[in-house]
Amino acid sequence: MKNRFIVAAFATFAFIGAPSVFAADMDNMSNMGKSGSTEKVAHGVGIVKAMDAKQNTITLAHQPIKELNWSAMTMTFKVSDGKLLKDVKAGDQVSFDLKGSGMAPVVTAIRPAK
Ligand SMILES: [Cu+2]
Repeated sequence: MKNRFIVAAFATFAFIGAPSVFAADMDNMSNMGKSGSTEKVAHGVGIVKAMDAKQNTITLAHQPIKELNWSAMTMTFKVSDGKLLKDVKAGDQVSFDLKGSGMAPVVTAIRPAK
């Protein structure tokens, strides 16, 4: 059990150092603010469960996201821009980008998935 955790932690750490970090969206420069150099982008797919335009949140039943070592779950994310919520509705199958580290990354893009 302990070994599995160490392997998972190492895999996460290795990903943080991967070159894909540098592909982060340049149009989100204004949101960079206080974040450090560990910021990364992860990609997920899932189904829209709910949205809250006032809070700028979206609830997604997402499939496993290996970049974050997450298993499948339903969770609520902040979105970087309320406009992202206008093109989707509950029940839609979507793919999405997540930016940030830790347990509360922000959704920065949402696309319909086929
Ligand atoms: Cu999750």
